Amino acid sequence: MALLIKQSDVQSFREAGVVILRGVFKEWIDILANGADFHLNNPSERSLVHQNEKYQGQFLEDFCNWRRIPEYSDFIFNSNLASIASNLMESKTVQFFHDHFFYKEANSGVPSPWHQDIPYYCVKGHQTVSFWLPLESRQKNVSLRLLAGSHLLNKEIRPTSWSNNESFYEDSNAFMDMPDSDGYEIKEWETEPGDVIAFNFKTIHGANANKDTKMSRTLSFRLLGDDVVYNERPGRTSPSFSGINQQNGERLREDWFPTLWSE
Ligand SMILES: O=C(O)CCC(=O)C(=O)O
Repeated sequence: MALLIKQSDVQSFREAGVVILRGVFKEWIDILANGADFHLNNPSERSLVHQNEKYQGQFLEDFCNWRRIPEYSDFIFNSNLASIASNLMESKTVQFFHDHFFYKEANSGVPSPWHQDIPYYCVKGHQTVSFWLPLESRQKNVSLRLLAGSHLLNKEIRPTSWSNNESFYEDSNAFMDMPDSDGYEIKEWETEPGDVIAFNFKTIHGANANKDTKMSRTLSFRLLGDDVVYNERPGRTSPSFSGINQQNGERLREDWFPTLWSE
């Protein structure tokens, strides 16, 4: 299959668990921004608002809105998202998992602590990718930060609730503590609309609260490759997919998680 990105990008993604792709979704920004405008005025019942007394503004996050926001589904089905995901994950198939919206007013939010995404999800596997797509220019100090190579740890990191730092599930030996970030190279970039940071669900990452004087909107699109299967967790997941009715080891159901790419 033709590569839409450089071979060196695939190699960085494989080795570091993260790569920045400059300008690849430029022509989609106005479309996605229209969707985000609608979204902000019509958040779903899944949406969460975080408040921190240090920052005055509102920080809203929301999940799984692609079916009701046509601009998001247009992007998911008609952009190069799936073919780039197939390149990066080195996967013959690409299945859509979910979208995640982050809206931070100027001077708002809570810092997103260092974390891995996969332990919060009802899946396991290595061929995964999230596309973190900021809709406005982003300075480094309000951009995503990631620990290069952390996707190769052989145990998942204990997930915690961001509001009170308590363990998300009953504590178990299945998880390890967060390693010291000092042992890793930190990847972080200034970004322009159209740039995307692509990272493995296992790559440890975090972000500051929005200390900027401008609001920020980011969409993360999450995709699954060949080796990803359903994984029952010992409690609720985030996002939750209640009624999913699947067994451990099954590929995720097509009617909820459509296949976008198959070779
Ligand atoms: O942008 C943020 O504050 C956090 C993003 C994040 O954790 C993610 O997309 O997985």
